[in-house]
Amino acid sequence: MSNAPEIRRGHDDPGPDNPGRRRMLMGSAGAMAAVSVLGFIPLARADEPKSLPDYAAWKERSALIVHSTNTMETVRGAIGSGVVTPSDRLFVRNNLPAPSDEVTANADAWEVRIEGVKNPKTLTVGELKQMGVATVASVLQCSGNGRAFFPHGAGGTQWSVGAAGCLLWTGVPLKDVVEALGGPAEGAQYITSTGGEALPDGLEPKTVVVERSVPVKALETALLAWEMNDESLPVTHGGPLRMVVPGYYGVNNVKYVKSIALTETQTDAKIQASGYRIRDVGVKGAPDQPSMWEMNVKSWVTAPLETGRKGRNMIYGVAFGGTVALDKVEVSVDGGRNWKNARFLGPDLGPFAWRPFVLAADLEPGEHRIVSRATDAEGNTQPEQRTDNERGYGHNGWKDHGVTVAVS
Ligand SMILES: Nc1nc2c(c(=O)[nH]1)N[C@H]1C(S)=C(S)[C@@H](COP(=O)(O)O)O[C@H]1N2
Ligand SMILES: [Mo]
Repeated sequence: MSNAPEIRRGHDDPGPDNPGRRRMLMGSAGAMAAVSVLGFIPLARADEPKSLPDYAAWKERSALIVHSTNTMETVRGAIGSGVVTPSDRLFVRNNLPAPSDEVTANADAWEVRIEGVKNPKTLTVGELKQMGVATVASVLQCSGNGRAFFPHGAGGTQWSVGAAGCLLWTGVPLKDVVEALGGPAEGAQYITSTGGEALPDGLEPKTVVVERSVPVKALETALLAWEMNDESLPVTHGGPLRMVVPGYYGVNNVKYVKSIALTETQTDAKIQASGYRIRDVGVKGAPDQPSMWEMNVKSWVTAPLETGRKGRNMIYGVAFGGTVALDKVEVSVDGGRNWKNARFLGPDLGPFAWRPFVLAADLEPGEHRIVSRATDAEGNTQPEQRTDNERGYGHNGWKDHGVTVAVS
């Protein structure tokens, strides 16, 4: 791999801050059967190509790196230069096994409980569809996208750049639902969403439930989505109903959402209280550390990745500003000594979307380190270096995200 400093091969991500034991509990039925029949845990060779798990079998295999049953990453070259990521190339990340796709067979019957409003109510997706509709383009990106570039060996899935995509989400604005139910209850500070997976037996529910709180200001943009890219939301990506918080890291976009509450405090679920918190290497997660909410400004090159040709080359990539619109993207073909402004490609789908970019560059024979650096409309620019942190979150340093291209 010439295009990255060093990509460590992935062990499965056992989830936020947790022991490997959960991995066994979550193991696929097949693996568990092998354990009981053979009496030992079969060890997969690290370089063995894994097939797509059943719930993601509809995906484009060649566009994905299968890290584990619960984690699949888009191949860098398959990210391309489109304004929207095709659904069959989008990364997948589950902390728990996904529900059966029976839940999407009768999607309109799915129920979501709304609390922390004047008139709490349980609503079906069918009812939500009568309450309002909007479409937003938003980047979905895992907090650990770029983790493979951290030299301290941050635990978790070794994502490079492909735990991200830009999608069209269609659903009802959460604000419309809250208003229809009389508005927020007094003192609401957070929106707390709970995922609808069955929880494994024998574990304290708070240690495993996917339940996330975001600041209540997200009510202005949050959507309860039943479609992605103009199709019914597949269970793989959270169907029948998903919380979409535009510009916020993936984990806040709770899949198969079964309850939403406007709350005075953040949930004490582990995934919120100590998981997804930024802290120094070696430090344990705690509620007073920054939570993975708004995404930072980021970009990366998607082509060329290994070889270029002598003379004119079109350099492509994608860039986004999280909750802030983009201002510009610069590209350097000499490792960051000289920069040129790239051109945005295609329509601007709004502040939460990514923007593909292109720069035409003439390359001489030899090795070229190609890097990109985005700046948002508030003047935030990608830093050169990553900020090391225990879990390898939020990496937007431009240096590590570059590619080395050989021209002959
Ligand atoms: N219910 C539920 N929602 C969830 C998760 C999960 O495991 N369960 N994983 C979160 C994380 S960490 C990420 S990065 C995104 C991944 O979304 P995707 O699988 O649609 O790509 O979903 C988030 N929402
Ligand atoms: Mo994530």
